[in-house]
Amino acid sequence: VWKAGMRSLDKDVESITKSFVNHVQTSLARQAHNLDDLGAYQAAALSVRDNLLVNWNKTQLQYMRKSPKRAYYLSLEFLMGRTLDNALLNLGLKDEYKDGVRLLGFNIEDILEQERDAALGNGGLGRLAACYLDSSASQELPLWGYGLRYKYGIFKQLISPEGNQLEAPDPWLEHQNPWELPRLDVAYEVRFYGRAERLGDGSGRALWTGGQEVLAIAYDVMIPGYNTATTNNLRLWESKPKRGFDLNSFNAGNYEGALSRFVVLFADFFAYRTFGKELRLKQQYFWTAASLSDILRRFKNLNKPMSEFPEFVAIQLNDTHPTLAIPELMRILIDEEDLHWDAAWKIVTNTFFYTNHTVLPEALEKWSVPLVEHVLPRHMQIIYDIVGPIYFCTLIILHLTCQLDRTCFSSKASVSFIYARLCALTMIKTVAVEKKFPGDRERLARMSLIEEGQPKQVRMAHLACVGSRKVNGVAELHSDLVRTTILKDFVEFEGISKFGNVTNGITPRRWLDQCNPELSALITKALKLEKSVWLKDLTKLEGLLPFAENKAFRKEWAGIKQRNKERLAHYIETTLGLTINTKALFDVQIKRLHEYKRQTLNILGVIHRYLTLKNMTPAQRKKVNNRVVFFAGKAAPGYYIAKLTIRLIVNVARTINADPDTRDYLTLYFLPDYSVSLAEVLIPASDISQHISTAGTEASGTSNMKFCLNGGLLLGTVDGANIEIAEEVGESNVFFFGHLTPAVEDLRYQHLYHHIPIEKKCPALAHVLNQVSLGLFGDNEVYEPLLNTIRQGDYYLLSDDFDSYIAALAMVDEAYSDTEEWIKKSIRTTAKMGKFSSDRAINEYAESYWNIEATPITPHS
Ligand code: 26Q
Repeated sequence: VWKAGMRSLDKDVESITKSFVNHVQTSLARQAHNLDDLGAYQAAALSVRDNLLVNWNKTQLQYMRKSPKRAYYLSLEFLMGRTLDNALLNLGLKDEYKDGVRLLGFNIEDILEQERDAALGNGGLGRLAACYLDSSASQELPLWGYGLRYKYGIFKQLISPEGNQLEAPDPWLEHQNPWELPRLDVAYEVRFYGRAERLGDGSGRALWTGGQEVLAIAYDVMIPGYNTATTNNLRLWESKPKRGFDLNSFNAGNYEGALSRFVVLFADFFAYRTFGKELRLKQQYFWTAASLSDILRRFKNLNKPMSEFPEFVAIQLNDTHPTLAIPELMRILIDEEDLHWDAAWKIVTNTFFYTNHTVLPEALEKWSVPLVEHVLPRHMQIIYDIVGPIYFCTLIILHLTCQLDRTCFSSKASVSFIYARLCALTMIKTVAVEKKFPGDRERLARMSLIEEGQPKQVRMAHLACVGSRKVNGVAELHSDLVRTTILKDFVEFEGISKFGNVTNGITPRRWLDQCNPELSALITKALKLEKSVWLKDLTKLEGLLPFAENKAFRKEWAGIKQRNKERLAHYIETTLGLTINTKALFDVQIKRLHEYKRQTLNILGVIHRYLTLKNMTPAQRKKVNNRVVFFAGKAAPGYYIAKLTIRLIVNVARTINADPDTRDYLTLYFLPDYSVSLAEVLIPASDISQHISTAGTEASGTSNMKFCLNGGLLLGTVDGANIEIAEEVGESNVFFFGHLTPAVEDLRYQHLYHHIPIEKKCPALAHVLNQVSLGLFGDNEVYEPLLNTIRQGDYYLLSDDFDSYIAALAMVDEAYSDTEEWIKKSIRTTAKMGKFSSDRAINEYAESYWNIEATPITPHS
């Protein structure tokens, strides 16, 4: 009876329309005559969700039966974007749904447009997590994601008439969300504050009591693989007060008291600023503790000894944000499971893997010791127990006992516990720091998990590093920098083999097939392969290389780029009411606003081009390539200089777009509220995209890969994944400029100690800065703080790279003038992008890091 009642996949138009109508009637309680596009979207989504559930159930059952080793991807951000189109393509049902909804009087594209982006993150790191989920399911790997079910996504960006960024909340769950399954029965208690008291028996165990408890409730999001039944899971936690809402406090006006039982969940810096650091720390602990409880419960169902935990579980830390999972697992194993410290540490250090996403010192996460002590007293003890022996070694061996900082060791019990561990055999390795580098006190201070200062701070990257089995960066250059700068001492101490590289990747399903269907179809036709073959083995794109020599093919290729430009122009016309010149070169820079990404270099380059055009005669201008420059990106709400850059871009756009002398040759747009969905329209339309960070600052970049995959050429610095893209496509197909990483430190030194006035060093740039200062774009004096970052200090080296940047732009112009050669470059670029599939990246993690294997869904599961 069960079997007969099981739902199966809808495969044909008839069952699809049936399921759609059924949802309109029963789930939405609506009827054909009052169904708008939004209602049709909801019905379609619910019907697709039913199909996903069939596969999701099969997958989870298979994982339960076969008990393979599983990997868990802990990320504070998942920038999923829209789901419906992606789900239809991955299920292979897009055409059927298109026909089905047409029969019912709807257009699939209009329906898809109804969906709001799930924007649970800031930028690259969050989108990477989403690509990895898609790849894990597509590669049939047993992987779950764990994150937070934020009530508010990243803020909506508005631009005021003056050109200022304004932030509005994004209550993305306003309408019901068909893509999540509330699991009200999956709930865990999470404690904050209270007291932690060591048992004083030398075991290192402690009792953590009191404080406040909240509940974590699970919401599951299904992650369908492409062309496979495997459907993985993304589990998001929502917080709930444990004993109901405190109405008394609330009515008495004590809102904070009433709310303190929630961990209110926001995805962005905005909330972080408003509600303070404590909220962010609580969010991080809430999520890691709930995830670990869940992972442990699943492991316990296997009835294996705890020591085998790392044989069944690998946990990937997406940056340091989930690092509290390390002391949390120690706490559970020692205090709750009664394990000896060394046994627990062995389990922990074989379970976790840490990916670093930045080497910029100011971006490395640190938490104030008093704050951690207050919110998570037991975890602070454990962190000290991890560092303790290193301190002890220093003190004993250097005979500096007098400098023993009592505040490090909260009690006598703690001191004797650490001493006992020091004497244990397993500590020989720690003592080895001192043996290996005798008397090197500075090294010990550098390596400590605690940074001295007011207040002391926990260095999360150090904690993540010592607590993990392996550490990796996200592109070759970046991983080298991790090994030679921020974690250098750890490499020398633990050996280089712990420190690897996994170059980032992107899913070709969303970032080619979905966002550029015409190009995808042309590629399928040219390669004479099933789409599902090359989309799962992207190196097959190399088969396009000979087509670069085929004139008819080039025409088709260029025609698609042109139509993608028109699609973008249409989108801008309908949303912003602006008319775009689609006959021009489309030049795009879209990413978070940050000084190191140097949007300022780009806008100053635009001004330079404008001033040059102004100085030309009309006849001279006619010879210049037409160019349309697009910017998009959000600035952190408190990042003054980044916001000023947006204001400059908007006001330069206003001036030059209105100038009759130049507007046929150069126009500029700042597109507000950058999102995954906007990227899907912009990327396929680009001829050239800019990735121009100061060398050594952009860990990888991932949009560079997306543009190139869509046949856009790259203008960039020798940084991050740009380098590996150039290695693949050949330097003749990219436009590189600027100083290299090894020069950066020297140049900065010169700025500080051998300052050369900008007029002398880079007259072209000085002229541009002066024009802005003189008010050419209005706003007298408003931009001075931004311009002064370049005139004084110039930490990101704009004055060093400006001339070669302008030269590179001129090379772009020259290359673009030779249309046929340009199209060849475009085809060759796409052809050589196979390496950058996130399938390749996820398989590297699976094989070289997590040791997990593909677990296909067998027919009888
Ligand atoms: C840290 C502490 C306190 C508050 C917030 C944060 C925080 C939040 C988000 C720190 C970093 C992030 C996001 C970082 C990020 O997106 N990094 C990008 O990761 C991409 C994927 O690896 C790379 O391609 C980019 O180069 C890198 O900048």
